[in-house]
Amino acid sequence: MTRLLTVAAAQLGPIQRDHTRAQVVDRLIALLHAAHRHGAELVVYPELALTTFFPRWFVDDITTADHWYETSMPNVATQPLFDEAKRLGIGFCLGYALREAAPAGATRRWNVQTLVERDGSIVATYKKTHIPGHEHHEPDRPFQHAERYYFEPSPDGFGVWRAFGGLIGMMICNDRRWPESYRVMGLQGVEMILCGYNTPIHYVPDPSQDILQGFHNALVMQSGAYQNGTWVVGVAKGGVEEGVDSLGQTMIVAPSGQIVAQALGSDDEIVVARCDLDWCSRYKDTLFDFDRYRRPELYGRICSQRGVIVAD
Ligand code: CDV
Repeated sequence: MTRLLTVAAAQLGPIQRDHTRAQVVDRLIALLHAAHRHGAELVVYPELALTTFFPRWFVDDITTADHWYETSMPNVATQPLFDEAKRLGIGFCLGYALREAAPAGATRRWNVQTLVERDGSIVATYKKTHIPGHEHHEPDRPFQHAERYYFEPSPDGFGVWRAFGGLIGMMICNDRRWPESYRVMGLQGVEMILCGYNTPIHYVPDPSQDILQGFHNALVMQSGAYQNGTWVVGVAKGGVEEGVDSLGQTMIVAPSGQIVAQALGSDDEIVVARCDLDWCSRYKDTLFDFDRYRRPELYGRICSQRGVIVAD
């Protein structure tokens, strides 16, 4: 029997600084209803889907940014989304900032995605592994990308969970640019990877990349899908948010590497595809039969070495 999973990638347009959680959750629920009309069983929202992309501003006292983080999930603001999704029998994946109390009065801050099953149960919360940007204030930039100030990198790595009748993995934004992200999940048999993102079109360290943002976005997700025989659902928060234009181009990519559905604009929009999870085995059992063809005994550097070492 074929395992079909109808997925909606729920792209968001901008969330401005003064938009409330209640306003945003109303938008998430409107997208949920649109997805339901298309028969979706799983709705995937972007990275930091409850707030504006606040790492674009630096604050000297990080506790003054505490209001951007959730301290529990679900919570009062998001409970209506959880309730409505459960009522409709739809699961979802939601990106947000999480703040946790740690021993000795410490605080831990994470960029996360929570995956929720169709019955409302939480499958897992994934913490972002690759944290891009900078740790300190860089006043010469037109806008900050201080994710490395606001978030710790995950200590957990990439998991894969049995959910939605298949093997589901998660990654967040910058993770999608790294082949290791896909491969670690590929080695656990992943059949669908869910990835929210916020990608400013202007890349401050090298503006020559600006015009290539859409190309690079597709390039990494299409190659990651193909090389691991998995579906990839990439979901943007796009449009002009607090003056910063961000990439849309939400897409659903098949295990063949082909884009099967893509957003047309950069505002709130759903992109739906009926995904055959069994299609993955066409690639996993042939060209990318890892057990038969991989040479891990020759790949040691990937795990033992971080930066480049050039021979003398
Ligand atoms: N939110 C992100 O992780 N954004 C990065 C930008 C900074 C390059 C990305 O990889 O899209």
